[in-house]
Amino acid sequence: MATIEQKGMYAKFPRSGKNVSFTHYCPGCGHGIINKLIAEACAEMGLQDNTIFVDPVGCGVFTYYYWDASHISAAHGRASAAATGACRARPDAVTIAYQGDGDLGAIGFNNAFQAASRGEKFGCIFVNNSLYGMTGGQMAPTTLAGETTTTSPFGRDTSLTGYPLHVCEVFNQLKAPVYIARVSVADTRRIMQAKQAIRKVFEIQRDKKGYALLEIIAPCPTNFKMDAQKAAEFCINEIEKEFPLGVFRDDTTKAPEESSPVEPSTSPLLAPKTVPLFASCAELFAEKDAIEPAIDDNTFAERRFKFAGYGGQGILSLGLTIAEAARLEKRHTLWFPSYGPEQRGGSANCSVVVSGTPIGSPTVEHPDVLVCMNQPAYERFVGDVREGGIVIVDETVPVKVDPPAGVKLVVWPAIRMAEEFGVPKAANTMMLAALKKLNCTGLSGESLETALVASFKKKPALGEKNRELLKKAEATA
Ligand SMILES: Cc1ncc(C[n+]2csc(CCOP(=O)(O)OP(=O)(O)O)c2C)c(N)n1
Ligand code: SF4
Repeated sequence: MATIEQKGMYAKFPRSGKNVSFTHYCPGCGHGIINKLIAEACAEMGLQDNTIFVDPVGCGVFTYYYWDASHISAAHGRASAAATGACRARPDAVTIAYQGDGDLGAIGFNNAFQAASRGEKFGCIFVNNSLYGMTGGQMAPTTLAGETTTTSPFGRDTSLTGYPLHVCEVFNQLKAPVYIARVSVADTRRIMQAKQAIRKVFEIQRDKKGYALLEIIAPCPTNFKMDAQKAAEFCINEIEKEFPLGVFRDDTTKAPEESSPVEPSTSPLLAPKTVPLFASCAELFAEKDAIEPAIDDNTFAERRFKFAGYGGQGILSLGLTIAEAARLEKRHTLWFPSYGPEQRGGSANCSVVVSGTPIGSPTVEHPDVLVCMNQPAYERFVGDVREGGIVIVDETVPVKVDPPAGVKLVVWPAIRMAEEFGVPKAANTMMLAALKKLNCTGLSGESLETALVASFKKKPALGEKNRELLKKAEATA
């Protein structure tokens, strides 16, 4: 049998343990056509090795089995948020979010709209089939007035559920997007136009021009309860009447300042910024705090830390101190806090990553170093510590669970020492002493001390006091 060339797609799709060469889409489904157009555009433009697709939850969920490129699978409605992260972390790559009309128009509307408003540099391909396909054909924000769905069995009643949401028209109120268009895949001519528009979205991302939204009207024969031909006709005769096709905006030929018409202001609050409008995070922070960028150093192995205890025990500032010490040594570092709703006394933890090379994710699932100030924290995280890692636990914590094999356990009298030294609040500094003495941060003692003092920037006397306590704890324990 002759094989059909599948540009940009894997040759086989290993779904459900089977190695098949057909997709999971129903016959006549618009997603199938769109998936092929996207794969072709990506391959023809030579972008496969530099493209990050952000996949939705919806019928488009399995695109990671089909498109031969990098993928992030986002939670339902969060593809634009995940794409924001991807395009900021990898400004050199082409980022494309793929979303359905339930995904983008309902649960995910705000994060998609805000990403567009910020002019994030990704392309959003938005498949509008007028309902929730994957979950059985429920009403979506895009459902037509009078359209029958499983949750509008007598037709959408606009007096109860409002009117169809016009995503392109709403996004067209924003300043930042550079391209907004609506196409359809309901017949061959439309498919050819859709392909051109998809290429345009890729071009915009390749050339770093800004945010692009492409809505694609697509048939869902299964939930329209029609054959493929009738479903395509329904798109042309009904959906496109409500959602006219066309280019709403194309600022791609204009210079960036023309497409973002911000009038200069004399107000000090609105003083012209020296950073470009869409500067990367790193540039913005560097500008704000004059922070020197980290230096890449492949010889410094990444270390992942978790600090956990109750709110008020200084857990978050202990993590910040490590991150600050890393910054002083020009290491890449991320600090990621997590705490319960209580202001004080609830559980609190933070993750810190210190690395010689850029860090992909701030979350720490398997720490090399775990510091626990209470029993719940110990019991929750001890099993996650990586082999060869270390757990430092306050001596007040009953150690009822052993750490995993190959993990060193150090019981440290942080709370007792802080009390004995007359500064009970300094238990976190006592823990810093343990980290310093055990030499498990990969950072110099000098940086740790400087970072500790810096953490009391607003109360310099306390900074020096804590430096003294740090030294005393090292000498005592
Ligand atoms: C947080 C969350 N809420 C709800 C769901 C259930 N859910 C899965 S897909 C979906 C809607 C899919 O519709 P759409 O985004 O229009 O994509 P389609 O399947 O039509 O392509 C919903 C509500 C979920 N998976 N996660
Ligand atoms: S249910 Fe609809 S959207 Fe989902 S695969 Fe089938 S035809 Fe496509």
